[in-house]
Amino acid sequence: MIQSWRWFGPQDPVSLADIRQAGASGIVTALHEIYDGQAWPNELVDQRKAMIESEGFTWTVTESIPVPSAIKRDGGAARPEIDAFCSSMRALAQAGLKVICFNFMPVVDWTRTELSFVAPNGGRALRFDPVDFCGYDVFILKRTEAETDYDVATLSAAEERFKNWDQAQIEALEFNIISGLPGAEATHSRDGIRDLIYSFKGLGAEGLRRSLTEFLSEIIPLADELGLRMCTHPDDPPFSLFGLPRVLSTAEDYRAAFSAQPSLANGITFCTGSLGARADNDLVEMIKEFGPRIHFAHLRNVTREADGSFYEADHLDGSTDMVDVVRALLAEEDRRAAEGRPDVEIPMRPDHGHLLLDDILKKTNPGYSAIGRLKGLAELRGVEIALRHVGTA
Ligand code: DNO
Repeated sequence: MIQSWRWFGPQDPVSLADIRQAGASGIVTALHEIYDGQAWPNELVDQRKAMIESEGFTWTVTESIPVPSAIKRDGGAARPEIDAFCSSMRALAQAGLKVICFNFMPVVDWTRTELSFVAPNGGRALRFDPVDFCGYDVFILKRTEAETDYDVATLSAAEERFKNWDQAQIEALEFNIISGLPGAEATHSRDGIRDLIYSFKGLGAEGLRRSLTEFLSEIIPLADELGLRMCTHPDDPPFSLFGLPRVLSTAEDYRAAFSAQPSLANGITFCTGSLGARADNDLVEMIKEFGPRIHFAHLRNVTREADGSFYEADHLDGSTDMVDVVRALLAEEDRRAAEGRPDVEIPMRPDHGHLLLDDILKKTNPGYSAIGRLKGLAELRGVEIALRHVGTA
């Protein structure tokens, strides 16, 4: 695998020099400063690439080109937004980049309710608690008919919990949910997010799937023409939030997306942390089934809890057997090598990491501090090297 690292650009408190010490050779980044759906100009892409290469790295994956809400709502009718997305694809292709990640989650990208959960090792982890989320949606955001989207147990647990919450706790929860975690396209206000959610009213899973299919029918033929590999990121978490549909959460969802555009340019960002938050996703089976379409891997673990909560675990701990996952990915690489495919090595990155040691005192991007990811990458690298020694069969 190509050991890569997410870098948020020149503003990232973790510098390219730091990343070199972590031992990564690939950089995963985007023009994060242009997140509003405008086309990325060639010159800016070229400049960013030169900056990365001047430090001895390769820009392995673009994560992500943002997909504006209009495309998720209106599909092929969102003409200016699709044209801008296609222009950004062209800008990346002319610079020689090959792999582009994007997501199709309406309104919110990845979402957590807690950013400083004390993990068993004493480090700080990100966590999602459905009761907190429900409480925010029903009692703070006061989304119309929100209560109909939750089961009775979750709703009454939220009611009970929120009785004792003070203003500071509510503000912290709201900040975590709607301000946009690193890499998310938007920061919302309470009124702004409510209006945006309402703008999706009536779309439903079928409507969102139709939008995705129409969007894929625009970008996958173009990717084939430009020699690009597109890879949709799974929903994180892989279930509905705010009553909105999510259509890239399960193997069945991905089958539908792939059968709509069978070209291998229509691929997946295999995010073990997102997919692994659902017990019914069998990750190793998914790697076997979708292997040729895995253009990028996010390796991360979650511990699933009985009430539907999950927190981000150590990379080799948690509910997913990471050694089995890495073994399956290496087997896919062997299969590609035997087939003579040029893209044998799958770019991977240690996805997120705990906040550890003196990083706790620093200003960091939640999930993207240096030391936790350095540890994650070191552990994953160890697994890969060991498996290559003993064989992947
Ligand atoms: C979170 C990331 C996501 C991801 C996007 C892809 O840590 O995995 O922000 O980059 O969903 O478009």
